[in-house]
Amino acid sequence: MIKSRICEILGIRYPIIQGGMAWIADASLAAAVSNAGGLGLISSVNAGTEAVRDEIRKCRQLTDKPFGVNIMLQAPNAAEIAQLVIDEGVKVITTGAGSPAPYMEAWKAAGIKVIPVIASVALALKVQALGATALVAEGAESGGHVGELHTMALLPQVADAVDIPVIGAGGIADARQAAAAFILGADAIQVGTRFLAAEECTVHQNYKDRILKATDNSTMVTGKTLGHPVRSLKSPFSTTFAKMEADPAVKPEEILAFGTGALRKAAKEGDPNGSYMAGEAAGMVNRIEPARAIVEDLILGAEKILRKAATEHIE
Ligand code: TUI
Repeated sequence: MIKSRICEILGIRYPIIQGGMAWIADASLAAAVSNAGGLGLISSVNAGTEAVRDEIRKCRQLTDKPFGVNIMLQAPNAAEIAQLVIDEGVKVITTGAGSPAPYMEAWKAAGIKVIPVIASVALALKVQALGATALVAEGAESGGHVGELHTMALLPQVADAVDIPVIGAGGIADARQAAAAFILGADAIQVGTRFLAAEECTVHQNYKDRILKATDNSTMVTGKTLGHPVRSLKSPFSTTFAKMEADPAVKPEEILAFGTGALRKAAKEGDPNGSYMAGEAAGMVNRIEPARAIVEDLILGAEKILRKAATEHIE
């Protein structure tokens, strides 16, 4: 078994957490991942704060294992969600797309384990100083909001810089990439895109179909000019967005308005003009299967690879 302090800290069997995918990660997926021995996460980006409360309560019905909530810090209801997790007795949270500093004290006082998602060494050091339990170092291969550095360079630099456990993320969709993350210094992995193809993932079937059809160069990053780079599948939406960004006659407000609600449209309605956020490894996701099969393939597969590596590459 892969040894990891994260398993003891979080009370989970396997060192894998599920990405808190906005509009996608609900009680169904989170409970399935937790029941499989990983840490499932519910996204705070849903149809409002009360909908998130419902998902937390539903998840408790579906699993007796630990699960968490991902808080998207740039969302307009971030402060409400920050209080909701305290009120609902959530034990672990991950945060994304910003600094968790304003809420850290309250979460720590409530005994919540806080695991910020970061994309640079500077922010890793900052969240460690703020008292983070662990962190997710997310490389720019990942889907959705991305930083500058990619996993291969980010992960070892973050692992060297901090003492708290590091969860590697960005571009991990198979057992080889999982094994590589452990070699690069990760104590655990976070996986998003591959869980889009979980049977228990309730995202619209069109979204799943697009992931299954994706190839190596199916994703692109838009939003850099707006200071909010996002990786998604190439689509009429993302190419139009990129054209608007390149056109000096189009104002940033118009581009922002064009993007508003696009992820929800893709995830909930399968709208061809929606934003299909996905990581670079989408091209490796080729079948729908239970979350348990994904968890076991990644972790037990990584274990096999790590054992074999010691004999295969060295005479
Ligand atoms: O947050 C993510 N990925 C996301 S959030 C999201 S929701 C969305 N919806 C509609 C349009 C756009 C996005 C989809 N995907 N990943 C975690 C992550 N956080 N990656 C990078 C960061 C990050 C970046 C800057 C964390 C902190 C940070 O701090 C800047 C600061 O405030 O110092």
